[in-house]
Amino acid sequence: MLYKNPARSMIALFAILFFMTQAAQAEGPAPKLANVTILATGGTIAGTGASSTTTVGYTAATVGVQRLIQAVPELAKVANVSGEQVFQIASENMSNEHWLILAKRVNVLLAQANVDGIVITHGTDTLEETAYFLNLVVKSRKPVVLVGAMRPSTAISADGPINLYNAVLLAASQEAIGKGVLVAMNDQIQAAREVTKVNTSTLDAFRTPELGMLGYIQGSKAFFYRQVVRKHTFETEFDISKVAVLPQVDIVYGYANMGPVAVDAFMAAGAKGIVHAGVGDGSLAAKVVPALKAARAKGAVVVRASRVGQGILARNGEANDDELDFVVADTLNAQKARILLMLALTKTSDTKEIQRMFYTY
Ligand code: DAS
Repeated sequence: MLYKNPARSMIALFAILFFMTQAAQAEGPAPKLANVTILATGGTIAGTGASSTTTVGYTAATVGVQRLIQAVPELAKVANVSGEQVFQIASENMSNEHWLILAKRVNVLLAQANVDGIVITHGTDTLEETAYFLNLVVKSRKPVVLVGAMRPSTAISADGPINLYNAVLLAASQEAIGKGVLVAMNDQIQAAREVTKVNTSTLDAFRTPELGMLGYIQGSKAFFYRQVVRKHTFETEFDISKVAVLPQVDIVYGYANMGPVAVDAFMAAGAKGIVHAGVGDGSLAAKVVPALKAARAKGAVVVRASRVGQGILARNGEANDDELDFVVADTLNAQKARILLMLALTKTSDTKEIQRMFYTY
């Protein structure tokens, strides 16, 4: 037996250590983890409820970014994580000013060699809008991933921690590079351009109807099955680095019996663009057309969108866009058409150029 012969014991011990070292060297050094910065803006993911069963009627935007990170120690296994509290708001209060601050911070960070990806924690109410805005103004191929939660951090089976873990590993992944701004919710990877919130409260509220999500996050790995074909991020022509105020663009919602009041009110308030979220294929009620024509005559750009949510908004379909000199939203929903029109107006008021942009992004 080894213990009866100390010399042989030492030789055996050294042999074991030698082979363990060889094995470790054969595997090579542990892979370097990506550096991911988490920019926190508030929302339910940072929310707290009165009890563990409170899943509605809670307070959003109460938990700070460091506590969000501390609540998920597994983050350290997938990335080197740092955090910044950019805002602490419920996202129904997100504004153009917030977007400019956030986008400028994202571009400064992504220009740094020591930042490999960014995760933005955000309220779910306007998450799709912030995602699309960033999709049009981020000047980098590095991953930018937005994430929220449908249940507050204090709830039984809160979805925030796993959503945050998935978002960080996605932002740290090679697979996410060059894919545009992404949304990671409910184990799914969605594209900023098409994702939309379709349910007021369920965990699967974020969907990409008809065109479909990009992939899944499963077992701490990102799986992509398709990618977007429209331009985004590193291919964008929009530059907000010197933009202090975005042009005012408002949305008029279409419905039976609507009249011109909303259009007139927005124009009186100084709108530079009107998105008309019409019924069906963007149909214009006869009572509204004069107001839209007057808006155009005053220099406002009018975009025909639809309240429907899916499908192509056909140019010269339900209205003579050539004659009216209107733009059509293609497949963008009204809230995203507003964002693209705002950015388009920072570059031009030429409707042919703007229509090109709606067929490009
Ligand atoms: N009010 C919602 C928001 O901040 C809460 C949430 O769902 O995140 O968007």
